[in-house]
Amino acid sequence: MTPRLLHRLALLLCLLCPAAGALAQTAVPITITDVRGRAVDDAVAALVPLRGPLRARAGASAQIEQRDKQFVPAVTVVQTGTSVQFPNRDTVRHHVYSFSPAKNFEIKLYVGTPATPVVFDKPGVVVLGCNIHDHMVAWVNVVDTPWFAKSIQGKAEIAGVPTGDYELQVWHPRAPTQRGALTQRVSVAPGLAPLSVQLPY
Ligand SMILES: [Cu+2]
Repeated sequence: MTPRLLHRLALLLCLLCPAAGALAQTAVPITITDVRGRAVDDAVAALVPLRGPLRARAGASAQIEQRDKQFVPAVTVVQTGTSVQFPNRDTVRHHVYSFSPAKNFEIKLYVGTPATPVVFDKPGVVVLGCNIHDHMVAWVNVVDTPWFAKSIQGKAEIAGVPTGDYELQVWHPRAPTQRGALTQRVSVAPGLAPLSVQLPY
């Protein structure tokens, strides 16, 4: 290999690996337990950048099914601006609604998938119900960030978080409003130690 070629190769590698500091991304593992120290499922952890809210890009979507007269999944986290479909996989009709301030809506008695998705355009916790089946309940946590995760057996890992300062919000449906979220300031950088959060309930 000629020196000239080596030089070109080195230049190309430099282009592929820009200044590590600015573009570094960190996986943030979080352990979430309840008041008794037990691992919890379905807690939502979100890192909201302190420099300002981030809306979802146009076209971001999610879905919450109705299956066996249940919402699946029961807990969903989406970035503000995400469109959510509510496909009804049952043969009975459902009537999905929410009275929550972050998204007040209803999809009247229907089967199949409604033509128009629901856009969750404000941050906050949205509680879903069905007008026909009182036991059906689900939660949508709408957050101003693309960096979030839901816990499984007390473990949530938020991947690909850029270096910077964030508010960590941890929420669980046992405290069903956004006010129930625990918050703390976190500076994310490579080498960040795993985080632990104990819910007060
Ligand atoms: Cu129903």
